[in-house]
Amino acid sequence: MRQTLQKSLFLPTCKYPKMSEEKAQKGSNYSGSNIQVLEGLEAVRKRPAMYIGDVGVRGLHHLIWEVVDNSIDEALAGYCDTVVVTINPDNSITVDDNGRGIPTDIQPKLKKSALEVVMTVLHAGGKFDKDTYKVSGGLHGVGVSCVNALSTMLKATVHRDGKIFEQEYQRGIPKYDVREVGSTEKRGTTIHFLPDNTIFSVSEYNYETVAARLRELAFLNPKIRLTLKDMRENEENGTHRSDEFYSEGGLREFVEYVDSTREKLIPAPIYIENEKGEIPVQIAMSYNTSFSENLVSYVNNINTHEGGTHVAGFRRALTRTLKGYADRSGLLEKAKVEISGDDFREGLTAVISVKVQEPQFEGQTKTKLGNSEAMGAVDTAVGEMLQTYLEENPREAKQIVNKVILAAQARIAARKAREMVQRKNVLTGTGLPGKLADCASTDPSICELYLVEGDSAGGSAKQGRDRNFQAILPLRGKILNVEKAQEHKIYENEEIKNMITALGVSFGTEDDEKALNMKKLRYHKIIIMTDADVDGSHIRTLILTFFFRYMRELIEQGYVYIALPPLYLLKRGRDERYCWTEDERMALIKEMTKDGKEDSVNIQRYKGLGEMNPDQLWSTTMDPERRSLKKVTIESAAEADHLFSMLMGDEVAPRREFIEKNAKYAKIDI
Ligand code: 0RA
Repeated sequence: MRQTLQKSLFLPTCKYPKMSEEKAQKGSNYSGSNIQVLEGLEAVRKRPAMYIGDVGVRGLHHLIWEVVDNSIDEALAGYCDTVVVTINPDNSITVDDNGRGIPTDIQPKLKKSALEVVMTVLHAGGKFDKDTYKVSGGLHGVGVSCVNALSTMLKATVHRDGKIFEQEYQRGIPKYDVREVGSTEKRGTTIHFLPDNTIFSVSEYNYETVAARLRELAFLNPKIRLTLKDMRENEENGTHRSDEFYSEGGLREFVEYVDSTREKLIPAPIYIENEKGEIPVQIAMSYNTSFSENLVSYVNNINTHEGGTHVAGFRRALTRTLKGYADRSGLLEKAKVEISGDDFREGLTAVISVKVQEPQFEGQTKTKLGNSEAMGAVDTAVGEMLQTYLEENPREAKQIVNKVILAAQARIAARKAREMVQRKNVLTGTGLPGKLADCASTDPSICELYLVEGDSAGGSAKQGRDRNFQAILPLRGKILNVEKAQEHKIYENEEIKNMITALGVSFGTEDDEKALNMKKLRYHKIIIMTDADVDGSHIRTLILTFFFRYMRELIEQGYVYIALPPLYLLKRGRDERYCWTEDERMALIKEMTKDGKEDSVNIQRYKGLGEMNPDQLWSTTMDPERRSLKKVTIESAAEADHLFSMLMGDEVAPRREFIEKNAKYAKIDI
C-alpha cells in the first residue's frame, strides 16, 4: 500500500515520528530543525517539477490528487467515508474529509505540533536518492507538505478530540503556531490552498479533469462518497456545477461504466480478487460484442497507462486459462482455427487494480509497473478464479470461447488486409499515396503532415504551405468510423490506407503483430485541419478515433495536433484582422472602431477552409510564427475511451444524453 511518510510515522505503536538518535538530537535544536524545514520547502519550490511532474495543468491538478490521496488513505484505513473537493471562485481548492484528522499534539522533541510537522516537513529518507526517486517521480505520494510549499496560502483545519485546530502557511511557512479555535463534535481535516501562480504557468482548474479523477477514485475505492463542487460562476447561466461520485460495487461498476455504451456478451462482469496476498489484487472483466480491447490498470490508485508486470500477469493467465478451457471444450477443433493470445483480447474490457508496497515505475511516462512479483500475484489470482468461473458458468464460457474463435477468424482476415497496406504503391513507386504532396525535408523532427478535409482546401493548403517541411494529405469527405467497422475493413479503407502509408508507420513488432511500429514515422507533427463547422468536427472526431484505437502512441508521444483556423475576418479600410473566438471578435470590433467614425466594420465568417485563399490559409493557420495549434493529449484513457465509444458507437441514447448535457457548451454554428 502506498504509504505517505506522515502516515508511516504515526504507526499505532509509535505516537510520534520515529527518528534516529542523531536526528532527534538535531530536532531538539529548535532553530536547527526550522532551517531543515526551510531547506526542504525551498527544494520543492526550486524544482517543483521533480516533485509533482510539471508546473503546467497537470502539476496544478496534481496538488489536488496529493491532498485527496491522503483522505483516501484515511478511508482505506477505515476512518473516513466522505470527501468533498471544492473549486473556489479564486481557483483555490478546499479538500474536506471526515477522517481522523491530522494529529495536533505537541511533539516534545521537535517542540511543534504534529500538524505542523506533517504540513512542513518533506518526506525524509530514501525519497531523494536516485532509485527511489523513480517511485514518486511525477506521480503521487510526495506528500501534502509539497502542496503547502507550492501554495501562496494554505490553511489546515483539524477537527479532532472534540476540538478545532488550525494553522495557516504562506509558501509553506507557518504564519502562527497551531492554535485551538473552538470545540466540535466532528472529526476530520480541511485543507484549503491557493496554488502559487509564480510557480505554475496556469492557474485555472478544469472541472472535467477533477471530476474524471474523482469518478475513477470512487470506482477504485468503493463506498467512499466523493463530491465535487465548482463555486466559480458558470458563464452560461450563473449556476454552480456539482457532482457526486459513489460506487457500491467498485471495479464491477467501473467495467460496466466503461462498457455502458457497448453490447454485452456476458450478463455481469467477472470479478477476481485476492486481498490477502502480499500484493492485493482486484480485477473486474467483461466481454462485449465490439472488436476492441479496453484494459485499464492501476497500481495504488495510480493509472499505469503503460501497463507493466501486473498487466502481463493478467494476460498470461487469461490466455492460458481460456485456451485450456477452449481446447477441452472441443469448440476449437470444430472451427479449425489456431487461436493466439490476441484473440482473447477482442471485446474484452478489464480493470486491474493492485496495491504494491514499493512500486517501481518505469517507461517513458513512468507509468509502467516494473515489480516482477506483481506478475505472479496477478497470474495466480486470475488463473484460479477464472478457471472456477468458467466451470461454474458454462453458458458464459461458451459465449466467450465462440467470441474468441470469431476473433481468430477476423484476425486472419485483418492480417491479409494489413499486408496489403504495407505493399508498395505500384503507381507512385515510392510507397507513398498519390494524393500526398510531400515536403522536401526528410527529418521527421521538423516535418509536418496536414490532414486536410476535402480536395479544395487541400489545394489551397498545397499552394499556401512551406513545402520545405509541410506535407499535405487531402482526405475525401468522411473517413470510416473505425468504432463500428471490423479490423480488416479498416485496412481496406482508402483514406486510412493513405494516412498509414503517408505517416510511414507500419503494424507488427516481434511480439505483437498489431503493435504500431513508429521507427519510420515521417512527421513529428500530424495536424488535423478541418472546417470550423459541424461536419468538420465530426471528421476530426473520426480521425481521432482512428488514432486513438489504432495509433494511440502517436497521441501519447504528443505528435497529434489540431489546427485552429480563424472564425472571422474583420476588415475596415486597409485594416484586416482575424479572430478565433466570439470574445476576440467583440474586443476587436471595439478596438477597430475606437476612433468613433461612422463606417461599421466588415465581418466575414469563415465556414470552410476553402473560403480562404492560400495566402490567408498560410498566414492564419499554417505559418508556425502565427498559427495556433492544439495538442491532443490523453488525460484519462478510460474516460477518453468511454467518450469515443459513446460518440462513435451504435447506441443512440447515451450519445443523445451527452449531446444534450453538453449542448450548452457548444457554440451555435451560423
Ligand atoms: C498523519 C497521521 C494520520 C493521519 C493523517 C496524517 C491525515 C492526513 C490528511 C491529509 C488530509 N486528510 C488527512 N487525514 C489524515 C493518522 C492519525 C491517527 O493516527 O490518529
